[in-house]
Amino acid sequence: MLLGSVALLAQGYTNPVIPGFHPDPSVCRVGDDYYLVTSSFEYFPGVPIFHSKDLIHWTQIGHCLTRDSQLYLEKTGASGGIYAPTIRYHDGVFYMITTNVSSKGNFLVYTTDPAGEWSEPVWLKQGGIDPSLYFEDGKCYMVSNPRSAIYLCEINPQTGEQLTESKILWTGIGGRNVEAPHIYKKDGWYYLMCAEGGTEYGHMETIARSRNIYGPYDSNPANPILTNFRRGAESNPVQGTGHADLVEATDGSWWMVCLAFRPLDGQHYLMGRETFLLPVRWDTNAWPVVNGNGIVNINMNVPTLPQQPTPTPSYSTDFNETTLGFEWNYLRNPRRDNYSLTARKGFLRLKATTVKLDDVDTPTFVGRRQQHINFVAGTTVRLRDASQGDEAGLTVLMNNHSHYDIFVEKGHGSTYRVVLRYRLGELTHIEREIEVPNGNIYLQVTGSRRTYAFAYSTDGKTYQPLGQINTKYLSTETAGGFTGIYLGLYAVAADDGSKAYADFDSFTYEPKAEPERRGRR
Ligand code: 6LW
Repeated sequence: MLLGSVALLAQGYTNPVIPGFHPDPSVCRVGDDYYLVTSSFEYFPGVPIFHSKDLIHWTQIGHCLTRDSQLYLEKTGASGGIYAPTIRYHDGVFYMITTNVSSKGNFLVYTTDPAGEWSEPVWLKQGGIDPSLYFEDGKCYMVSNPRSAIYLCEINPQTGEQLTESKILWTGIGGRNVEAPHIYKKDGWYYLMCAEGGTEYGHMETIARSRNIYGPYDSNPANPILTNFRRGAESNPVQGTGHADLVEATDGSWWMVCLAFRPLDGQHYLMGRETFLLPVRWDTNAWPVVNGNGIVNINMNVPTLPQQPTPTPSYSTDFNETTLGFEWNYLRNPRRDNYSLTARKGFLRLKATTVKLDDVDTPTFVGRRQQHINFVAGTTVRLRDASQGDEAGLTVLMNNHSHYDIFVEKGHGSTYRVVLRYRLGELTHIEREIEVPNGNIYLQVTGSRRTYAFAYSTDGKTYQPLGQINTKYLSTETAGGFTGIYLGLYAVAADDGSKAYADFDSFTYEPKAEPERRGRR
């Protein structure tokens, strides 16, 4: 009954529609099913894929890149690896095209089952980043941005062979970093939509059109069609809007997905770039108008497709399943032997290795995104067979050189301690160390706009605070890069001879309501 009445209302939704680090969204429709992909950088598996019936409620159904043979990330630096993907559907086949900036550049994979396995990579010659595909009359076109401009060529998507020379189409309206090109055809026009301005505060979306796919393309006099750089959006909690894709819904309405970020404490954002949704109408001159004024808001009081809410996901796990949910990721190509959900039933067992979270390598780490401004996350861990200096715990990680860690460490003899440590660029600092008994230790982090607060417990009931630190040192503005915060479980050995492993009994993550705020951001 409730679902029925919600569906009938079909008005309003909240942005972002996919919160947490989910940048560079691309969307396609098959019947009344929508599929969306986002970029994944040094994380494995790569390119998460989501499904929706209404463009508002998204459920992750898998990843496009699940095998080492598709996704080479060995020694990939922070924010290297997989850049922006595009998803398209043609003649019964899904295609996902992207760039591995740390490997051989542009490639595509394809499948008939987007929730299943995708093909081996088909490598492509045309360079640049943010490749996209457009199919027409038996031809497959690729666009990307080599040499700071948008280029087009024809390709064979099965072999990767480039069939025509790369031809320049457009350089945008003069913004820096013209990128994220997509081609659409509507009413006899080829539209070429791009992002410009870089993925920071000056980010925007621009569009040009031509009667011929090879151009010349004429710029929309109303460009940019999307940007929160506009006057009036100064104190909008959403900034950096751009890198968009368009889709026509079953009912003929048009929609845009784009990325944007939410600055939390001043000009600092933590959750990376997230996926937002906006309505699009076409004006009398056949140009698209995005959400009326090209500005993205959190509260979208607009008519929508009939809404089909999906069950609220459980963000917590007791590790009773034999596989981890799709929200969990490794750093670079994981050494699978170091992870087990079956060695001891109901526990995630992580084998400690000498690879640290700081190393551009493959630490024993598995994490999920922070998706809410306010949350409490926790885990129960027991370190076993440890030698002095071995450690296992919970990390709030932006990248290998910016993370806050709360962990259990083996000390001298039979002692153990719980430690709070910060790693910020060149600085590593131990904030607190407290001796604890050998046994289960409960580790907790509470996130808010301004601080991450850390606490531990030996009984799971009474928590002792260990310290809190400003969020801004982990933010994108400070730590750099294209990714967002992960909450991760990890184990590190002090030296090669260690036999240490850690059993994690559970991982909990609970979003919390935001406390009332006074004044502006
Ligand atoms: C992406 C580029 C961009 O490939 O950032 O915001 C790059 N846009 O289009 C990495 O996400």
